Amino acid sequence: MKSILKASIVTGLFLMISQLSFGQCQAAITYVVADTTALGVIEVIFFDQSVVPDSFKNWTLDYGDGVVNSLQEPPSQGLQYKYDTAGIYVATLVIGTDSCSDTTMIEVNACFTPVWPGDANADKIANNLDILPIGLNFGVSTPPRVFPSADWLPFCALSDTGGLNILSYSDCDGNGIIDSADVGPIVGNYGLTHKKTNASSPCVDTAAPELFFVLPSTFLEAGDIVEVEIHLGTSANPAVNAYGVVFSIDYDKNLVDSVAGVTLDFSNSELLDSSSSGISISHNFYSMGRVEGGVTRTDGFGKNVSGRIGSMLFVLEDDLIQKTWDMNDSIVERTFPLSFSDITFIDPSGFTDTICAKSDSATVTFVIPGIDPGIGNPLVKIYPNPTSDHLTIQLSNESALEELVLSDYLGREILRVSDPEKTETIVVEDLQAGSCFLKVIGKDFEFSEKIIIF
Ligand SMILES: [Ca+2]
Ligand SMILES: [Ca+2]
Repeated sequence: MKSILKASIVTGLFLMISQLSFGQCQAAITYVVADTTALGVIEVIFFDQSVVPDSFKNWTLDYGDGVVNSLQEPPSQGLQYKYDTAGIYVATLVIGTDSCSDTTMIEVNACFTPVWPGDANADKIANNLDILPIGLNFGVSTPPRVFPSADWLPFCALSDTGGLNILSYSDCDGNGIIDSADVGPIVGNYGLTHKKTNASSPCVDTAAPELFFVLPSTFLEAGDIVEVEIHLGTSANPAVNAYGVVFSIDYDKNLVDSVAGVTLDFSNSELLDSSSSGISISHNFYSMGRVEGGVTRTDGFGKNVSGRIGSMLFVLEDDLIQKTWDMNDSIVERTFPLSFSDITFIDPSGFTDTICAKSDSATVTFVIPGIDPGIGNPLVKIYPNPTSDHLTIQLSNESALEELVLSDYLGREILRVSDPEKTETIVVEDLQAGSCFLKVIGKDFEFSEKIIIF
């Protein structure tokens, strides 16, 4: 039943509607290959699309392998058939009514291992691992699929007559060329069959190059916009002949702002050359406290790497203290742990290599608002928040404001005011709606506040 439901969706895409004059028959048929790889059978489901002026008298389908199925009328739920061997068959449909008859032929591409767009390594999951075969086969041509679709459904690849054709899987969008566009179906279908494994990848081979975090500081504060660099290799122990690396990072979601989320940014990656952009991917599973991603070269050449290959960008939560924490404390500290899991590191031949992954953590300080402003948090009022038109920043002690900087959640500066008045108003009505962050820099203090613009 599951197969038929999927098949119906596909058939809908290819349905052709014909205008026929009275008394004419038009035979038409489509098919899909069912996802029966695990069962080791090649099951094809045929759907009649014929148009007839009166009722069927005969409907005969020759499957092209010597077997013929004669029915009085087409089956409404599709006709399932199992081919004994993979191959390309020419099926023939003959229809007839009292007033007319017609014949049509269709090429049936029956294969064991259909392509699921976005699952470039054919493991039934679209995720970060799937950029690696695209990187390895980048720029290579492969026969385009009959139905170049990015829907999460099994499609038989033209060149696949039984064996695994890795090139057809890498051509996620089915247009016949393996390139950056094939990352799109991975992103679109990401995690549809995702299961959290949380398989940590401890460092078992201490001689292997390290994958590790570089934190901006071991002490962070609530509301901080944080960029944690992800490094591969060191000058003493570089990652030799590196081509692609994908991984997951597990984090404590309770300490991360849900609106800003978590993003892996691979721009200016040490794994890539400035002349070669490569391909990368990032997908956040906030509810599970997990972000998955990776980056790969696409030119066929490896690189010795010792430096930053990417960054993890997020904002530390700043308003959860009152939910569960001890209100008698004016300052609360929490440990923010980070760890890698599900790492795959490949060379230009696609062989996997060992990496020594290191966990890390920072201490995050939360200052309970309204109880003890502390040294770093003078009496600054910011209102109204949320706002749609303006924002007033009012300093009510003897200190002075030096600079106000408004940034988006990726830390990109939106607006800056130098030497503001003790009471300064910023016009925000032309800014994009959403959350952003106001950094207030004073003579002897500095802090950030989340601002919501609507
Ligand atoms: Ca996959
Ligand atoms: Ca393609």
